[in-house]
Amino acid sequence: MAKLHVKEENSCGVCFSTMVFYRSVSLLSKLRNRVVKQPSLTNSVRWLQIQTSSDLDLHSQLKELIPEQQERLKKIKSEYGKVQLGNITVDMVLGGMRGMTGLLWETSLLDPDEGIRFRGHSIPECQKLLPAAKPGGEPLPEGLLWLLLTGKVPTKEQVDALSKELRDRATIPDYVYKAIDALPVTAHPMTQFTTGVMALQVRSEFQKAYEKGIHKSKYWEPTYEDSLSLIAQLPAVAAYVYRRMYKNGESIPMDDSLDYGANFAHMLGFDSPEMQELMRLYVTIHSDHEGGNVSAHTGHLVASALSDPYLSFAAALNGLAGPLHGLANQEVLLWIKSVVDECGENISKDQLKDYVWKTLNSGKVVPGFGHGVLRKTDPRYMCQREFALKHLPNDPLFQLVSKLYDVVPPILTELGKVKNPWPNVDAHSGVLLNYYGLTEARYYTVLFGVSRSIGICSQLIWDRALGLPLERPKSVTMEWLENHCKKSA
Ligand code: NMX
Ligand code: MLT
Repeated sequence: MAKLHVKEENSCGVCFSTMVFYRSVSLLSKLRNRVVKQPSLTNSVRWLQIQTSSDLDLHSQLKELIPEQQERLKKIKSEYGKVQLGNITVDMVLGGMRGMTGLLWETSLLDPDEGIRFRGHSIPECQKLLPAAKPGGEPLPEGLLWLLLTGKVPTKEQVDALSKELRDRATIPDYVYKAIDALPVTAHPMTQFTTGVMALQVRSEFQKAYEKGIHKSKYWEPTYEDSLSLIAQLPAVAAYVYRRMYKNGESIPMDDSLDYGANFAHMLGFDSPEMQELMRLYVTIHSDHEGGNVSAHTGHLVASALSDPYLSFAAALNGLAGPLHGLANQEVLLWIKSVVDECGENISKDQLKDYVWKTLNSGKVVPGFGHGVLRKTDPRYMCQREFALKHLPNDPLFQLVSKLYDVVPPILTELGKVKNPWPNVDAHSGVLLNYYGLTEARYYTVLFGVSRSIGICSQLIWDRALGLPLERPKSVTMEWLENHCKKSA
């Protein structure tokens, strides 16, 4: 089997302090070169150069931001620590903690009606504000990573610098591929992918730094190193799984000229400009969905034990692999294909209604519809619909998805118990990928997983920077609930 061509790191691993040292030396030498090449520069221009250079470095930006955010949190604790955020009811305890505010998550916030805002920006706003690969194009996911981490919209130069940093970090040790190869090729892609992430953990800088006794005020630095490396490495690991399963193991190396989304598409084997744009949009919109969703919450919980980003993210992926969460994108396309197999592509709305009822009557959910928080159509669905209307308006499966938009909500409303009958992100993603040739539905959750690393890892860096504590809510038994409720009646 052909392997990805990778640049191997020093076999004993590069320790965190050495990396920081090299980063500083390389930054200094870059600055020195620029100043030496232009000896006539005035002091103020030199200073401007120094500022510009650190402006392009995400790590330096964060270092500046962290102290002020630490102060902010301290103030909230001391001034508002005893303010109530609502009452916890028995329904909430028995109902999967729905509606219970219980987590701090800085990178994004979900409004039930408007949908997700990344650091205050809606998806349409991000599509306008974030740098794109071409004028008017879809946002570059690196730009979103910058926004989530700093709260600031990056310039194109900052995004380009981050693209390069991610490419430089995308080295995969050979044993990662060997760990994946130890699994049957028929193992679910999410199992293979998570195995790869666990193998990447061997080089965790956080784990090494902790073993050496790092001071807690510095935790965020090796967390940053691990998080950026993990985000950088995931597309290559994910693509390896795809090529292993579906393309006879013929892997495709990274292209140093491409951005994160385009490179991912390239390593999977798709080089059309439309697929590159789709991948940029896909990764951006799947990146983060506040903190309470299963994958984000799991990652945050596991990281609260000071498990490193690799361990925490692998745990998050295992939650994402469930059919009520990220696996729903696989389920949607398989379900749509079962509709076509049984009724053909030109199915009428009445036939479609019957098929939806048949699914519900057999005790299954209609995948891609409903949500734990959202109460309107997911804006992530809407922007994918807009992409389809622009690029593939006549695709029969897109037209079927559009018919489902008309048919399913009234049926789910008629059921009486479904709180949100509208489509979510997963109702649409599969038909777009399928149109461009990525037809293997079982693989789709891996794409979601790569994307979700951007949100989970960004928050994880802030978890460590803000010194958030071990997460440990109180649980009770049914007997405790009965006694408590009788006493308070
Ligand atoms: N089809 C059939 N029944 C549904 C659906 C649906 N699409 N959505 C909710 N219900 C049922 C739900 O199973 C529950 O039934 P019961 O009381 O018999 O257990 C009842 O309606 C009330 O559920 P809700 O309070 O509306 O939804 P909840 O917050 O519990 O669950 C989901 C949210 C997303 C798990 C649920 O809507 C669902 O199962 N949807 C289909 C799977 C899916 O698309 N998941 C992807 C979510 C997005 N993501 O990427 O993670
Ligand atoms: C997500 O993107 O995580 C899903 O929409 C699920 C959620 O937010 O609960």
